[in-house]
Amino acid sequence: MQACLRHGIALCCFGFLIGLSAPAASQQAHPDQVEPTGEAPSAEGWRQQSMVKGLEHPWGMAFLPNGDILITERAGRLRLVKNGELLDESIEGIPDVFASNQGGLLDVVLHPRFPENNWVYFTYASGDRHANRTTVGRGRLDGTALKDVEVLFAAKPDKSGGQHFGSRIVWLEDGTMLVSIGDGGNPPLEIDGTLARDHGQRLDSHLASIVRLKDDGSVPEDNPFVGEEGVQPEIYSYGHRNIQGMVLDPQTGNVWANEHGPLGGDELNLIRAGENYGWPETTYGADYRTGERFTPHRTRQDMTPPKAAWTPAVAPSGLEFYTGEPFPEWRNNLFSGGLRGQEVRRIVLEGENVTGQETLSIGRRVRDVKQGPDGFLYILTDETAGELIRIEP
Ligand SMILES: [Ca+2]
Repeated sequence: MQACLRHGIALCCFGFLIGLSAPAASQQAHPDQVEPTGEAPSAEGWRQQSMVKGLEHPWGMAFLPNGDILITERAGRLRLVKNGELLDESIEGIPDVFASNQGGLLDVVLHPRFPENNWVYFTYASGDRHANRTTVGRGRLDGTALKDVEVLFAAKPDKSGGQHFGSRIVWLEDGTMLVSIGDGGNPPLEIDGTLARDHGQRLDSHLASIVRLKDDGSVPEDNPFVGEEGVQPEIYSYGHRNIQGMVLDPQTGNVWANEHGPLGGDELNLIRAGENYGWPETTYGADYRTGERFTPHRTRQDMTPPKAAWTPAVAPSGLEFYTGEPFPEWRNNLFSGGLRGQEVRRIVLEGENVTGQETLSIGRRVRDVKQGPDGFLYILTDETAGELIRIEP
């Protein structure tokens, strides 16, 4: 009030009006806003066992029906672990990849009917440093080669540099697949004169989204934005900065995804068709370069909030939903790898909410987490001499 008297009635009234005008509903915090968590207590009752050494920056893995394992290396090689031994020769037939920084050969998954058709799906960065994009391909596995290799999808528009390709593939129960696409890169990276990150709220761009495709790469007619003008019809959800882990809960059909925040503010999200997950209008993190917040909103009422936020960042990687026998107490929990955190985060769920977290400290950058056919958890370490490690009781 004293300030009002000093600055005169006009300014005071102005301030009064500002104070009274309620923020638009869309600008209010979401009622389900969570508080960020940092470190979590240690998980007990497990040990790590090295299974395969000599993998150069492995990124993704897929278990074949016979127990052999396909593992991608970011430089562009698809490796085969046969009867527990890593073969020297890599699988033939992978297209040329743009292997630079975060780009290269990324995820690998089998078609849900792999025993009938032998299709192996993979994601990679294609192009060069001036123009590149997240790409989905497939080929039929025949011995140690991929045959009938074809490109099914390439994210639009092209971007430059080697950041933020997203790139996990998840099959839904209806036989379609979700693929995560990153926002293209940190500021000052621009695409057509605007910051790449601003593609988070643009539906004419695949960047910063999850796309849903049929197994031949075509667009399912029941995708949420099909038929809308100026929209990429593959988009399933949007406002994602860079999803590096995504998994289906086979019991509920829920899809969970983790996401890199900018500086702090990594997220765990429950993915639903058509929803807007906020980036870059909402974030728990700060600008990667300046360390300052560039939006006042952690959440907004009109955007879907995360189920967990991690500050300091763990830099999440692969995500798995555990259903195995060896760890009965871990069943129906999520396991999220951490690059910066050098850990696997156990995430306890109750319904659609996170009710607890524990840390399996690995001491090395963790790139992927998968449950093997034997019910153990397997992880890949992101190193020049990376390893496949089994988590055992
Ligand atoms: Ca978000």
